[in-house]
Amino acid sequence: MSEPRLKCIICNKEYDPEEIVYNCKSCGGLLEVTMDPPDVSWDRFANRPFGVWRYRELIPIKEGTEIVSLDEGGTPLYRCDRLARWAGVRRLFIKYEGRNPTGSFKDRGMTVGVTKARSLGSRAVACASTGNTSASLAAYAARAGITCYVILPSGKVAMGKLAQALMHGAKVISVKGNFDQALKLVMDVSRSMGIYLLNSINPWRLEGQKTLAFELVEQLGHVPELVSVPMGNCGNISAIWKGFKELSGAGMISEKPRMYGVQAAGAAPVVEMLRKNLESITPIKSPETIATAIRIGNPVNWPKAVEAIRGSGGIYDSVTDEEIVETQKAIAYLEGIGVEPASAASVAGVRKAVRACLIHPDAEVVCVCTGHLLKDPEEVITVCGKPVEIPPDLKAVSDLISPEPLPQTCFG
Ligand code: AN7
Repeated sequence: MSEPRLKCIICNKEYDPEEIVYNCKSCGGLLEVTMDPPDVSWDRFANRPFGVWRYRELIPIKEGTEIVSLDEGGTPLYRCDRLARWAGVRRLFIKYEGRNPTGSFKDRGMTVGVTKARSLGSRAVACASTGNTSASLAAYAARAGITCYVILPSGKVAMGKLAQALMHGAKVISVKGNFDQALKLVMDVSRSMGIYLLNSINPWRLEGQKTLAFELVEQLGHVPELVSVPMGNCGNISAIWKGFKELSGAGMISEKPRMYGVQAAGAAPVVEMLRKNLESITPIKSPETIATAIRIGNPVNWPKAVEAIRGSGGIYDSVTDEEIVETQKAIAYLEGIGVEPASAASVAGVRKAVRACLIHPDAEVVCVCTGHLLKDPEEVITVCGKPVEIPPDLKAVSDLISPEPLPQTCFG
């Protein structure tokens, strides 16, 4: 493996990969990890377990480093024919990230991020989170034996995610503010107190998340035409696109997919920017959506996401809460796949884009469903209602099961 470098995406200034730095010190730009295209081919991976570390040569962590892992990645790619008909496309696949150790794609990033934290000698890690990042970081920090601090927007984190952060022993701090304010706080406090920051501004995390692209190519046997990804802080779409670019750079694929970035209508600064063809986002002060995971008004990784969308000849759109919930239900009852609301945005976006003639009905698309249904049980009760309650007698239950009396023959 060639020596990885940390490089500013704006002014190209380079930093030592062992330095703890999150933004370019000259221009403030985002950093990314780069290395020369490694000399590998797909056969090299063939006999290894399916998951993030299968692609060891493509992950810029020094050989010999002790890896912090919970067997992340290697998630199923489900072909969804009924959902494809519902959305109006020929072929639709769901890359089901809910099958990760803590139930979201964040684990792909945390295995690399926490491995890096430990190799740098960090004793404590921190993040701000809409929920999944904190759940994942708490678990990986526990696995590594490192102290974990998480700052959450009060009252806006789904119960399953909060439960995970608490049980894995993170110090959980709830701020009376939104995610963007929590992120600003954690960035300031990490700098001043020397705690290693593991939000997706940390480029090492994206090095784990990019493996989703590698898995997709192996699972499909080819490069998909379009990959639809929900966007919050915009790390994941950037990471997946980086994965495809690196495969292409290493000569391992001959074409790249179009990337489709989908935001929730009440939290769509990137989509607004692209619609107006502007050069930067206007942050949304009070973002609002039922998909609390992507309730983010000032996404730090927006320049990388814009590059993913523009650079891939991709598309972008926002979807309403109503569309998100309708789609979440469709995924659940047409395919048996349980996803949280933010995840459903990727599929909702595909249906909308087919109707708007932005995706051809003959296309083959992959939707990244980022988190598990059980992350947000309260949302489920809100949108599905509570179950009917009855006294414990046969008449009450049979009245509900069949409004007509059952014919005697049913019982022989
Ligand atoms: C299920 O946990 O930002 O665009 O703090 O949990 O990479 O931010 C979560 C984001 C999509 C958006 N789907 O990904 C956090 C957090 C789910 C998520 C996203 C998130 P990014």
